[in-house]
Amino acid sequence: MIPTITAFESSPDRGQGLARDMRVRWALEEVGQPCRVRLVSFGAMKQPAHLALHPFGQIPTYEEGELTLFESGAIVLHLGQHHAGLLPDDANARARAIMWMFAALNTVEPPILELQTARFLEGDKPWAAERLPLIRDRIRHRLGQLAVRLGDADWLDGAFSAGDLMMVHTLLRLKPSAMLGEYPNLAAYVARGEARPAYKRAFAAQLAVFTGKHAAAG
Ligand SMILES: N[C@@H](CCC(=O)N[C@@H](CS)C(=O)NCC(=O)O)C(=O)O
Repeated sequence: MIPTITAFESSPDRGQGLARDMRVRWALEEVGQPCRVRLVSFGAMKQPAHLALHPFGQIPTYEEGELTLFESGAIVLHLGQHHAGLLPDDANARARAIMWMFAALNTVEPPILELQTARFLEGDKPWAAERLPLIRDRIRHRLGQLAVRLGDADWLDGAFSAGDLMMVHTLLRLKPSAMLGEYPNLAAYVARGEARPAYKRAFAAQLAVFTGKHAAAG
């Protein structure tokens, strides 16, 4: 059964790979599973039809037969559990890969999101200039810790896994800032993720939405 995912009809980054459907697209490409993509507008995301799929009115969602999922982490985990290529077979290695997925979403992503909120939604507040350096310090703290753990390894725990997929995509949001460059091994790690053929195919598919080459969901 070919699953259907949802993605932005019009994304703030114009298809530069930052919207979270990219994680799902990338995971699907890694496991060689085709999908249909239904594009939704910001307005439609808040309407009952989409809210029935996603209670928070966001993308991505994932529909496969009777199953509907939201939350990019849950969707990637589901794909990893049902297809080879994203989670190791060894039980302990699999548990650690899932741990890194949570670390990406729960420990590394929050301060990065805080920075975006502070810059784009609160940038005009009188306290914004004082707050930004505090958030940047929190991000640097996490990046420093992650850089130490990664060391000169290619991936976080042996072979590439869903843990790396989530971590690379989380770090990608820092690419426009100079911060990632302060940690050369993390910058190289992100570049390794972007160099994967599956990532490139997913990126091209997301970008195609903005170049008019997207094939509509059937
Ligand atoms: N924790 C959720 C976050 C989903 C999320 O924030 N989606 C964004 C796009 S990347 C969205 O739909 N934003 C529009 C909105 O919140 O109105 C996940 O990982 O799937």
